Amino acid sequence: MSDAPVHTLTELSVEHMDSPLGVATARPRFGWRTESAARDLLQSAYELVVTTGGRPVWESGRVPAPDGVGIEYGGLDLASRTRYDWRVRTWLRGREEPSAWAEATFETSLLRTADWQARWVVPDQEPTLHEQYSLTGALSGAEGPTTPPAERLRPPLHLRQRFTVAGGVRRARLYATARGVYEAELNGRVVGDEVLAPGHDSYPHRLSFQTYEVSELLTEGANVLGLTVADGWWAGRIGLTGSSANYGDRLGAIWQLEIEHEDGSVTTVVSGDDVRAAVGPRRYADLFIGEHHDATRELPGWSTPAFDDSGWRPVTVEDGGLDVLTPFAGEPVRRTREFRPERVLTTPAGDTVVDLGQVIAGRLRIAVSAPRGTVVTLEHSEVLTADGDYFSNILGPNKDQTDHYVAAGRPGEVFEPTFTFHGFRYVRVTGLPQVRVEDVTAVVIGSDLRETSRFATSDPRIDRLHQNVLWSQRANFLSIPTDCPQRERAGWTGDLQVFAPAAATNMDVRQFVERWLDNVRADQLDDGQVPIIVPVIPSIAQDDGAGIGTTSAGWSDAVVIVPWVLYERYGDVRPLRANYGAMTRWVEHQMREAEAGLPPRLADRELAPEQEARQRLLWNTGFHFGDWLAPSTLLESPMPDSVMIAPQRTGELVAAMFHAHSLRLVAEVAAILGHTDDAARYRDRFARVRAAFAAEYVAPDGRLPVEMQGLYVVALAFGLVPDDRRAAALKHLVALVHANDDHLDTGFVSVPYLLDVLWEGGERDLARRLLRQDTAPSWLYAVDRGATTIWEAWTAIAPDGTVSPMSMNHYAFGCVDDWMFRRIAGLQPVEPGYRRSRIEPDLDADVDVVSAAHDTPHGRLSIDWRRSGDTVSVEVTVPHGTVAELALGGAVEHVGSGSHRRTVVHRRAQVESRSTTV
Ligand code: RAM
Repeated sequence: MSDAPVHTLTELSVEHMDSPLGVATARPRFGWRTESAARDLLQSAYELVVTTGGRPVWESGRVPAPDGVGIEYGGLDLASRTRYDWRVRTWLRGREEPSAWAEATFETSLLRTADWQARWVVPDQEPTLHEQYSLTGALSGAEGPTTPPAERLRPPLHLRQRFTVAGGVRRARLYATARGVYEAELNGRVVGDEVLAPGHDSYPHRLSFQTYEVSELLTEGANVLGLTVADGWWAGRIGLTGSSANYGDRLGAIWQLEIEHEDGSVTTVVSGDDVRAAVGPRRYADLFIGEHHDATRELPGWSTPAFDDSGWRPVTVEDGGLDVLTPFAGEPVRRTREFRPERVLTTPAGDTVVDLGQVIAGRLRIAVSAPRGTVVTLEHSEVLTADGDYFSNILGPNKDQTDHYVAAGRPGEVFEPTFTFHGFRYVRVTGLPQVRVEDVTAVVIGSDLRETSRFATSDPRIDRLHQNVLWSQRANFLSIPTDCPQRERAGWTGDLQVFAPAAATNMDVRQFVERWLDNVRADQLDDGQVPIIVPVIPSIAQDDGAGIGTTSAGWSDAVVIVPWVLYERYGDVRPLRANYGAMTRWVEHQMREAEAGLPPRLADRELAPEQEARQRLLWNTGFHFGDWLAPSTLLESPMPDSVMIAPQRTGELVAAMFHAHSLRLVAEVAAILGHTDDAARYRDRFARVRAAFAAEYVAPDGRLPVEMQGLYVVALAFGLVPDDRRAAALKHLVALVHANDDHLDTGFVSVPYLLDVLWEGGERDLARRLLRQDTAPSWLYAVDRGATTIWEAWTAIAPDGTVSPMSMNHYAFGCVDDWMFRRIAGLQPVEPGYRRSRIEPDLDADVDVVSAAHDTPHGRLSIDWRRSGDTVSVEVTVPHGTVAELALGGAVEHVGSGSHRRTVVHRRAQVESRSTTV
């Protein structure tokens, strides 16, 4: 049979990137998608060839495989700094002819420590002042700096190295990193478009370096490489306490420039004792405090050969420090978008305030036309007071978020800070007689991830909610996944645990999250403990009496749940394999802790042996954040004391439940990876923990010992309520919601499951009503108050307009976005990576039009549905290589790839009470 190929291959990727430079592994994964005008196409096999310089290094032969997701390189380890070509073709089920070959390239970075000939250079410098504040002291305002930043902070440094290049450059790569954050220049031009390199890592264990293509920046003859290095995460003030010098107190840098000539010879320029250093125009630059840039002190041409550096100081060259160097994997932090502010306003207090109209992470670029020496000050915040005045919503030491610029008095002068960023919507500008909208650009920065979702409905408020989630993700996926982009910027493990499914819907987060998981493993303690913040912030990890431990249920469990989400959403087992050891060490730690102690309320009681045995299965001791920020607990006493009520009241149960959940997931992972003994052992342990939980915590009438919505939600979601008590437990949950006037009362760990638990329990109207509720606490409450991102707490702005000093940009509660995709639009993964999906839109939803899409690893899965009267027209697109169950109006049909249109007659179920707008 000879049938012409009907398909082509597109979107070829290596480690999820398009023709990447600086591939960070010797065993990369390949990917591709099938493109065709035909339908119902399923891949049956592929053949992949990798070559370098025309020589094959791996020929896979024809390999049966259902898709092109996470196809692992199978040859000998790849070499460093090498360009590879690769090609792939595939066969489809039921067809003889393969596709044409599709081709792409990639290049490896320096993969081995031995590749480094360079040495660390450390300029003469004042070490960063050690500022150490305790959590309690920082939060109560009792501790903090007493002098202005200019008196405490030291300046960033310019480093420069002169070198000579013979002609005929074929290609040149710069590998560079710093202790601090840096920007590289070659001959007066900035290298690349990354910002805040090298990014945040668990620096004691791994420090990323960047790979840059610099062929075009070199000239024949004299050249100069320059690096400006600032405190960054390394030495600057970070985290909740704003303590400094977390990883070190001296700036340093290392680089290796490899130049390959046309004749095949190689020149390598390495950082060494010929480097010179000087202070530049910045008096200081701190990620949290801000940047002070004095343009009158700029050194024009400092990174060009003509510049006279005779006054510059030598550097000290250090041995060692190479083993932590790790090629940066994934999408760098960039300026991802720019826009004009909405308006410039004068507040009642008379301040000039730029209003972006959108809360972002980033900074301002502003045209400064002012006489030399004029000091322009930019202060950043996320909200105004109820009266419309400037209000600094971020508490704690060193959270200034303030930039200063001293004008040089040049025409066309423009300021944008380089080594800082802020979380803000409003900027109070002082020092300029007037500020016009056209003088100002909002510069959004973040990890430059591909966005993979579209979600629009006939309800602008629901759409805004989705947009708010996206903006919170853009702001908090910045080098690492953070809780918020202003107060802490910390890799709180629980926040990502909660948000990961929504994150994976909205962006291709594979590289970004896998790199963070590399840090999680690096920071895991020998006894299996997984820290609550990764990368660990050493000044916060010290126990300072705040009563918070190293780990917490729901936070540390991220080591299990987050890789699981990656597997579920992208269908690649590698994150499971890479993290399996860490997962098992974590659950083993939980098991030891469970066996070691009893909760304080039982500690001095005489327990029956069976109860004692059950208790020793339950992980229910130690500190846990519990259902963090559950709204009713915040009303019981003033902040910040009230935040500790949820941990006290819910910590015990939340810990027991997350341990059970982690055991169940690890058992599943073990089975997928073929570790059958482990799978059986963890499955058995899960069954026993589940039984113990039921006996200890679930009363015969389905009640839990603590009557809070979130606890019922988690117990039901994790399958911990025995079948014969499920209906009763659900009833209690529903009663709690009704008793709360049909409002949620869920905190961090339960909110991801709330609507699903109600939905699956048959309480669909209640789930819909909670989503559409618009009095506090609810999602639309914030939308109605003009939120443009997701708030940290449901009532960060109270119904009476009082603005709390809280973060307006925490994505955790935005996890509902995933529910909206799965339930309103109805796009659900069934098999890992959406190889099989279910498309089941909620035709009873209180919207008439929904248009949603998600770019799965196989291609776009989409739905457009529109109601007119009782008729609903539906159009879906299913990516090639996948199948879908299309569930409409009670009927389920199986469809293959391609587009499908259906029309169903469906009278909308009566929604009992519609939300009311106040
Ligand atoms: C807050 C963080 C974060 C949360 C922890 C427990 O300070 O902002 O969101 O995970 O506390």
